[in-house]
Parts: sequence; structure tokens; C-alpha cells
Amino acid sequence: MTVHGQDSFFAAHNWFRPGRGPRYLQLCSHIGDAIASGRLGPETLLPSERALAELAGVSRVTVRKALARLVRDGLVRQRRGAGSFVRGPGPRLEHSLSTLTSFTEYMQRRGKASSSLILNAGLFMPTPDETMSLGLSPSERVARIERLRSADGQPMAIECSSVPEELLPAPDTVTTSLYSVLRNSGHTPVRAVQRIGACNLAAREAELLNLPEGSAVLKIERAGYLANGRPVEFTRGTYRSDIYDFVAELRPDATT
Ligand code: 16G
Repeated sequence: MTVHGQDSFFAAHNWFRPGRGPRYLQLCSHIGDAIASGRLGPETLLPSERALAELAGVSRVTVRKALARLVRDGLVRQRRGAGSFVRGPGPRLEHSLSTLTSFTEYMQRRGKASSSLILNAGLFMPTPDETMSLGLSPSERVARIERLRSADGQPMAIECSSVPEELLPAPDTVTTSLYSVLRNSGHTPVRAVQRIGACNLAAREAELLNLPEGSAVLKIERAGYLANGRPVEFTRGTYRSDIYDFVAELRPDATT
């Protein structure tokens, strides 16, 4: 399968807008958007680097950089000697709603290397939401950590976790797993309540997750509790709905 209407699809007037950032990124988003919308289906063969440079009216370096970004983002696969192909949808990840696991443990079990980019971390005065969810007095501070979470280098979720300062006095100690830091200090969550909803990505989150702005994602709020019932964690996360499936096992209601 090749790209139909190649000439016009890749022509610069269809994707380049002066002042909207580097050409390679604009070309990359143009191709990425077409993959996301299905205009370029799985296994579509993209034109060769040279042909693409000609069609798009850019240098081969620009094309190479755009393709490298698409490969990095998992949208395109390069086969030596055969060319660049649109990838099919990757395997979806099933996330059980009935077990209390951490991102790091969950990815480890699936043989994936997890990593986190700290976007923001520190001790803050609580927002009204945090005060309520964590049962704080208005004068108690919270440790707040916002992270971009990736698996095998691919961005999967953005999570903002808040923990009472008393239970996590040094948020900068969370370098890999929040739960392992909490476990080490004897503050493991043993129960959690989650609220799941759908929403569309705003510009900042879209850029972090490498998805087109407006993509549908899952919003999940988790309130985690210690064995004595004290709230230990309030996490708001944005999860890629093209990868995650949240699965719950259901049993008949014993009262009916
Ligand atoms: C999961 C939890 C999140 C928790 C994090 C800890 C969901 C929806 N959310 O992502 O609430 O804070 O794990 O992961 O599962 P960590 O120990 O790897 O930092």
C-alpha cells in the first residue's frame, strides 16, 4: 500500500505554516495527524527519503529528522532496504481495576522499562481538592509531584500525585517509584478508590504525550488509603486511551 494522492498530500502548502515551528516538526505532525485519523493506514509505505524531500520541497535532512521523530514516537517503522511503513496499532495494555499496583510494577510485569520525567515537584499549600481528598487541615502542606511517565521510551501518562507532607516530607526522593518510597517509610497504600472519565487533550499535555491536540484520553483520579484509613495519595492522571484498556472483573451482586 502506498500513499494515494502523494503529490498533494506531501506538498508544502498542505502542511507548512511560516512561524509555526521547525519544518521537520510540522512535516512530522502532518504525517502523524494523518496516521491518527486513519488517512494513512497501517502498513502504508511512505515515499523514499529522496522522493519525500522532492514532494515536500524540503532538504533530505529535514525529511530524515521528521521520519526519525515518527519512528521514535512509534508511528512509523523502518525496514532496511524496504522503506518506512506506518505501524499498525500496538498491543493494548490491559490494566486491572481490581488490583492496586503502581505504574513501575505494572510496566515491570509486562517486561517494559518504565521511566519518569519530573515536570514539577515540591511542597505546597494544598488546593481545596487536595485538602478534601487527603483530609488535611488548611495549614498542612502537601508534597506534589507531576510526572510524565513512559514505558520503553514511549510517553504513556501524565500523573500529578499529592501526598501529605507528614507522610512524604521530601518529594525529591521520588526519582523512580512513588510507591516504593512510601513502602520504605511504612506508608503503603492498601486500598484505593478511582474515578475514571474521558476528556480531550489540551495543548500542553498533547505535546508531552506526543499526540494531536484534542485526542481522547482517560482521566483517572486515585485516592489511596493506609491500613488505618488515613488518605495517603491523591493522584490525577491522564492516560493514553489508544493504549490503555482498564479492565474490571464483575460478580453478581450478592443481595440480588
Ligand atoms: C499508578 C497509579 C497512581 C500511582 C502510581 C504510582 C493508576 C491509574 N494510577 O499509575 O495513582 O501514584 O501508579 O506509581 O493506576 P510509581 O510507584 O511507579 O510512582
